[in-house]
Amino acid sequence: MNRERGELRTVLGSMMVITALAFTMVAALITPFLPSASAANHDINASYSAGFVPSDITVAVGDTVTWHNLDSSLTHTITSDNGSWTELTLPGGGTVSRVFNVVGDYSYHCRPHPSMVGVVRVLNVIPEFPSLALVAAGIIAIFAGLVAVRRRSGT
Ligand SMILES: [Cu+2]
Repeated sequence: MNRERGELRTVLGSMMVITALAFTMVAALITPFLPSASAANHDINASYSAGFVPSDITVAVGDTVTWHNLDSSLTHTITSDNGSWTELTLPGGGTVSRVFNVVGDYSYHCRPHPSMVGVVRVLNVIPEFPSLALVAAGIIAIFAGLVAVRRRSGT
């Protein structure tokens, strides 16, 4: 009955589909480049001169932290400030690792060298969820746009 109105609706519907398509493609494209939900390793260098580097790191639950002793003849320790884990020994030139399975901030120090301090912040993140939700929202928007276009051609 109202041709102009119908055409406007088709144009708006098409724009909606194109916008949603672009949106969905971008979300789908960036998804593989976001941090993986699989466990990662994080390296920290330890030396008497520089301390723990980085001294403050944020990791995901289940990630492993590996300390590398840059001093060949000094033994360091990874000692929890509040005693919440068994002290790790970091032999001269060696490495030691710990998996962090519980959310929280883990402050630690080197027992023989109290100037060496650090913290591991463990977050419960599900990094893939937001982009998957964006893709889902995009697909829904595409269908909504297609329905709007189809309604017009059906009348
Ligand atoms: Cu030390």
